[in-house]
Amino acid sequence: MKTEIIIFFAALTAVLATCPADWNHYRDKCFFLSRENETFASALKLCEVIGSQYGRVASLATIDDAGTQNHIANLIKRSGFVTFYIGATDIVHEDTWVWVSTGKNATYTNWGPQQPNNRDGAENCAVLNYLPDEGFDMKWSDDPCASYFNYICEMASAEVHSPLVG
Ligand SMILES: [Ca+2]
Ligand SMILES: [Ca+2]
Repeated sequence: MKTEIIIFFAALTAVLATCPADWNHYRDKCFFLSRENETFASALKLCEVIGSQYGRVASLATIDDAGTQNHIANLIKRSGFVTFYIGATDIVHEDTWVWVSTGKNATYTNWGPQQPNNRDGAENCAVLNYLPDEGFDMKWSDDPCASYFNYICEMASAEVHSPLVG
C-alpha cells in the first residue's frame, strides 16, 4: 500500500526549473536586471546577497554565447535602462577578460566599436549598452569599475518537484 501511494504521487509530480519573481528564466539560469546603479564591486556583492536570500549562489551575469546575449538584449529593451554591468573584468591581467562567476576566460564577446580600449588605462569592467545612436546596439564596452551602472545578476534555476494537478 505504501509503495502504491509513492508511485501515485510520483506520477503527479514533475521536475520544474524555477526562478523567483522578478527573475527571468533562460535555459538553466535565472537572470535579474537591477533598477539601481552601483559600482562593479557593489553590484557583484549585491548579486551574492540577493542570491543568498534564495539559498543560491548568484553573481554578475555571464554571457558566453549568442543565445544568452540575445535573450538578455530583449530583457534590457523591456527594462527602460540602457547600460548594465555584466560579469566580465580584465582587472587581473589587462586585456584578458574573465567571467567572475566561473573564473574562465571570455571566449564569446560582443564588443562595440573600438572596444575594449582601456581608456586612460583605467577601464577594467564590462558593460552591455543599449545605445544604438552611439553605435552600441546591445554592444559591450569596457568602463571604469567605479562608474555607476545598472547590473545583471544570474544564478542557477532551482529544480523542484511540483504537483501537476491540484
Ligand atoms: Ca582594462
Ligand atoms: Ca572603453
